[in-house]
Amino acid sequence: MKDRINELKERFASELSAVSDQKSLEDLRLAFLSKKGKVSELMQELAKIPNEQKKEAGQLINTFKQEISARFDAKMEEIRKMEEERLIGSTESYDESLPQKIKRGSYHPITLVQRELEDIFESMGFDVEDYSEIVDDYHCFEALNIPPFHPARDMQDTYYLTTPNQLLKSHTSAAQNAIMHKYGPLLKEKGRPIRAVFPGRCFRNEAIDACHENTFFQMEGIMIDKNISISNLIYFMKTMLSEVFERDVTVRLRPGFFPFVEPGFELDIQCLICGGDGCPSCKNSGWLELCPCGMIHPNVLKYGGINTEENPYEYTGFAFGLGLTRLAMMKYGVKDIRTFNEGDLNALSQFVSK
Ligand code: FA5
Repeated sequence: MKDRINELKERFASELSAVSDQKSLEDLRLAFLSKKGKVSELMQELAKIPNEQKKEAGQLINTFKQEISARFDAKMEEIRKMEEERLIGSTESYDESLPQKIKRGSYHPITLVQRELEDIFESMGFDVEDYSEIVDDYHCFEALNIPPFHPARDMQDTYYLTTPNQLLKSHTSAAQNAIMHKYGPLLKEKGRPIRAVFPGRCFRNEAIDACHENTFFQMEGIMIDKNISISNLIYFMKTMLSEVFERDVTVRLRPGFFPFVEPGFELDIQCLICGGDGCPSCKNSGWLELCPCGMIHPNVLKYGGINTEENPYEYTGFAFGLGLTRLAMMKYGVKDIRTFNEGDLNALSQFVSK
């Protein structure tokens, strides 16, 4: 057996030294280590030798098997490195003047607008927060002063999951309660006002048209401190819009009802597609509902742990829910909101940030 193994060792060594690619290395591996390979043959021969020689012969076969396995691994690594170097070496002959074959990707227009807004709000001291897309009924409605079976629920027909009490968030306001609990302690202990924006994807069971989608983006913002009033709200809205559009835009504020603000407003922007004359993008009204807002309802501040029952007006705050997708439509002159979700790269890759 010893002679047989030595003979195989020599044969293996000479064949291995001739190997220079992965394919021939694999062939050699099969010849020695597969079920029908040389090592298996040795094991079969082991059965035929006298019992008193079996132990030593078995050990020899095992050592041989381990040795060749280790040498295979080493050779495999050597070949891998050689091929890598060959590939890197070949880049020397790469012709930089050849036309570019790979088209570079671009950011989605909503991402561009979202990042721009985040920068604007960060420069005004706001924190940018993230929130999940699947939420529970409490955060989406009850914590916002919309109890079960309240008719205000009809304003947002959302998608309920089969998991009880879980739904796709129908508005970014669903994060208000969590943000208040997160930053409330800092407000109370350190007097640091709560200033946060939280963009996110929203879902509603909508009849889709040029300005309504079932999946769209909003950016919510809240500011809470002592003595916050509507004038703070108007200041931040105006600053944000003039930064985003870099030109004068006509806005109007009208009363709006949302159970989680009191008073509540609708901030509309004059349609920048038709200049106010009326078109499908603004449902022929000349105005586009862009950013509902208002002073946060005392109940919502209470559920968020900001005010107490005894002192319900210690802190006040405003909230807004900006329609990010509609803002992107106005900023880039996109006439139909469906363009954003259709995945048409020709349409989507032409937008650039300022
Ligand atoms: C809300 O979602 C409130 N949560 C906003 C709010 C926040 C009010 C804080 C007060 C205080 P509304 O359903 O109107 O409100 O939606 C807000 C904005 O999201 C709309 O003005 C619009 O710009 C955008 N939006 C709503 N539904 C759609 C839709 N189906 N497709 C595209 N954009 C939409």
